Amino acid sequence: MTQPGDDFDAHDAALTPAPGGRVHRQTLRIQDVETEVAPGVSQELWTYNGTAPGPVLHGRVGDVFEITLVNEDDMGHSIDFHAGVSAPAVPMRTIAPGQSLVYRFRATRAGIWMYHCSTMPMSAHIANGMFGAVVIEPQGLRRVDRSYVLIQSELYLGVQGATADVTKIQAEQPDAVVFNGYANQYDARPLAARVGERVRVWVLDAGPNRTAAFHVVGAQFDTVWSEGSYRLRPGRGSGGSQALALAPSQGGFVELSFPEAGRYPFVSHVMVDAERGAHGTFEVGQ
Ligand SMILES: [Cu+2]
Repeated sequence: MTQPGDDFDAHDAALTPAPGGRVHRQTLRIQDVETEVAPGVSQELWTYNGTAPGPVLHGRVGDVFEITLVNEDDMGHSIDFHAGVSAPAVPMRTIAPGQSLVYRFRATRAGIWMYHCSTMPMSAHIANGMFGAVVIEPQGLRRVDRSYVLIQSELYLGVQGATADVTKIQAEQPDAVVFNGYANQYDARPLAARVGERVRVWVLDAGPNRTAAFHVVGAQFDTVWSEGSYRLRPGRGSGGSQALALAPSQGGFVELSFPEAGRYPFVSHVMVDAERGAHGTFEVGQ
């Protein structure tokens, strides 16, 4: 709950544009990395490419993803992409230290899809950092001024510098609930926006166990897209939305514009979670 130091770099929440081309080739290296997850708190995370969440993969409906998974850790791991469909036994198999596999899927449906390690116990592998998102844009998605990605997850702290505490995971007692892997990081390094801009926020609940209720204090959503379809769009009635509710592994996006300059907190409106790290700020300028 303390402030990070001046040298703290927040996890970049901006969604970078989808790369050109319809085939996306990427190597994901499973690496064991000691990582600060809150000011002064370090954990030995299991990661895809060194960070938790792992890299955001971004494409369009119909794109092919060819992922090379390399296990550089000293125990077995795997990957499960919700963005594709296939019999899981082969592509999602656990690979031993030093091994690799190629996992190819075509993203035929839009969404912000979770990926995660599916090696047992999955709760521990996800809680210890092995998750990320694949953003597949719906066709006709309109241009916005800014796009952010926030992935909510839980931390069940082991002792300093060690892996997650499995007893806490099984008891469903997280020490922190966080956006993009670090408690309250966007209070220390707010996300930028300007008055009147259209801002899209993609949200994924990586869990492993808790639901999310994404809310922006002082603002309303005029667009909500969740789990495959629009729930709300401007100009179709006078409805508005106050929170995007997501069960573990579900995702969607909201759009909003800020009415005046100021600081607008964003939270999971599961209040105990907002109070243990699922909290950030939009800094809105003129
Ligand atoms: Cu794993």
